[in-house]
Amino acid sequence: MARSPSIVILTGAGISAESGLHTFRDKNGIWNRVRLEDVATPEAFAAHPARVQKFYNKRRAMLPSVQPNAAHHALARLEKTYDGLVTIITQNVDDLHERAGSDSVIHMHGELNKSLCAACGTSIPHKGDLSIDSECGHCGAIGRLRPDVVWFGEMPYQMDRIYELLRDCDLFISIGTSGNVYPAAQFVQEASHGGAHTLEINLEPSLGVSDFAETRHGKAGALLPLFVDEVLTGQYRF
Ligand code: BV8
Repeated sequence: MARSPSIVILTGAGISAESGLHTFRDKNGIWNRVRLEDVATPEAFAAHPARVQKFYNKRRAMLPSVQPNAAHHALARLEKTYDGLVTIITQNVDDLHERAGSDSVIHMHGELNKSLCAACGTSIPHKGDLSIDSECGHCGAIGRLRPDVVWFGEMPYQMDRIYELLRDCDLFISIGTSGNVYPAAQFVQEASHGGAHTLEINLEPSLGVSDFAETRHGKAGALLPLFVDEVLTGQYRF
């Protein structure tokens, strides 16, 4: 029996926009208010740890007050109901995919709700603020904890598994990302080379729009529930 096509989905900040979390490069985006060089690089953390901790503490503190939106729920429904493999690779560091019920999620840029100890290398769940004198719950080191997020110039997580998924998938969908950040911006080409059909679902054309075989532009919260219905009823053909 022919297996159902496997689906790999890349998400970016745009999928969390309708939940009230800021994107990075839209008009009121995060990088329009703070320089990424000042808060999202290892050098920034080494030079100004308190400033970097404050930037992430503020974003972490917002998570309990926002909810997954219809786009997150649609992807969770797809994973639960579709009879083929569905894997989400997210650039986001929020927990909205998991709170919507998605299980197969790869956080290639890390997670706000985890801390990483520079002394023992352990990543452990962390709610609340991190400060320059936080203690590691694993090794007890003081002042060595950082947010477990991947900064510019650092290696994203699970890249080997990601490239394997991209090579083997039949359908690659990119949702809510501007295509500015690498290596995520090249995933569509990796998937295409592996023979996948590629679809961009985004508010507006991304920088990589010409790499996609199919595009649907509009709000993810409106487009995704309809798209998932098309897939689950067998209407969606590629
Ligand atoms: C790497 C975590 C090697 C932290 C982030 C010089 C030195 C070193 C590296 C580089 C260099 N020059 C270039 C690089 C590579 C660099 C890079 O890409 N820089 C950019 C600025 C050019 N990349 C790296 O350093 C990466 N590591 O290269 O290691 C390597 C190479 C290959 C293979 C292995 C290893 C590490 C990058 C990770 C950085 N960390 N996040 C944090 O969150 O604070 S990235 C940052 O941008 C964000 O976190 C976000 O995840 C990411 C991508 O942004 P988007 O998600 O796309 O968000 P954006 O606002 O841009 O776009 C939102 C989109 O949504 C828009 O298009 C909008 O229209 C749309 N939208 C809005 N509302 C909606 C919507 N769509 C649908 N519905 C809506 N309602």
